Amino acid sequence: QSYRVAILGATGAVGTELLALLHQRQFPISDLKLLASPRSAGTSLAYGDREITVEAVSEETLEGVDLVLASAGGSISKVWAPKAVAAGAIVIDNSSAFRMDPTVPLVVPEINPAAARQHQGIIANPNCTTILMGVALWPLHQVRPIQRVVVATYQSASGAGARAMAELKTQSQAILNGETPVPEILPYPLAFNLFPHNSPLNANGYCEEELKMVHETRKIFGVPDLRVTATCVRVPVLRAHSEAINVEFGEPFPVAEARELIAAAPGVQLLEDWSRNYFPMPLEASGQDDVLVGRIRQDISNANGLELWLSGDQIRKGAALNAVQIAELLVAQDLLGRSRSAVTTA
Ligand code: A2P
Ligand code: 11C
Repeated sequence: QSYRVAILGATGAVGTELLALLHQRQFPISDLKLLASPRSAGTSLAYGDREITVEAVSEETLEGVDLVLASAGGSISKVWAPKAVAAGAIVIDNSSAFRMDPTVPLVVPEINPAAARQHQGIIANPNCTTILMGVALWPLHQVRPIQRVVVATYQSASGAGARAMAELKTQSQAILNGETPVPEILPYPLAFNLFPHNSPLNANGYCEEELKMVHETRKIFGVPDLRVTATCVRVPVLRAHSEAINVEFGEPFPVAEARELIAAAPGVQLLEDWSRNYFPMPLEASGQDDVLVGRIRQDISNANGLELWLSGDQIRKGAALNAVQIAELLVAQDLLGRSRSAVTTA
């Protein structure tokens, strides 16, 4: 069986990766629509050997579509995801618009694949930093439940979209040429600089990105009172986020056992060469499916604590790959296609 698929936001950083992954992973597609804003209508993108024309999203473009992979931002998803569902599609939404809606499953296939069955048309793809942290911590949490997580992130320009990536490149070049360019996409200069994450601040002093790591991790892990605190920072890296994670358990967690668990877990790869001080880096994580984890060590301030470090491709596992894996999960369970309404009511 093959499916009629649409990518909403096909021209964006995540959208173009979705397109590449659907082709690479040979997702069973009978018809593929590439949807974006009217600005991109009429341009084309390659899908394997074929060139597909981008269309402006409209109700007509969603007719007969089985699966929409949405990555055009929260406000676009809020408008178009319900319309796509009404037209009979399942939407895997990469935005934050529906993630904390109790009727919407928030899925990382390595962690909570069964949740995907409970959808009512929309399945949410978690925030990128949350996915990367989740796949690294889940194998440890299975053995000794996590009590508390303290995380600091080092987030690349890609998390702010294709235009932010382009801005980092041109800004870097301009600064090397002795110019002082005015940032247009990100709020402050990112080249040769860094700044606390540029999402809206809440009254408690946390920005939304930090609160997403708290609330989404709780929902995905199924632990509503899990103690998580985060500091999110944008760094001048093109693609792939990194994270320094301090994790506390109810008892000591032997480092050797943690290494074995991470090395054996799906979606993560242990990368440590202590003799060379060689650990995960965003340049090496870029383009890779697995999240790279290393520098696992005993927290010297807490007998029950571990420190670890990771880098993961924000556009791949942090977004497009996770969404495609959710779609593959639906196909494997025969939950995609016109018969879906019969089998998915929660
Ligand atoms: P477009 O290229 O036509 O602006 P990124 O996250 O990399 O910035 O990408 C955002 C994606 O969302 C792009 O594909 C962009 O299309 C799409 N998009 C932005 N605004 C709209 C809109 N009003 N309707 C549909 N798609 C949109
Ligand atoms: C960033 N993680 O790096 C963000 C972007 O909730 O999906 C994606 C925000 C989200 O800026």
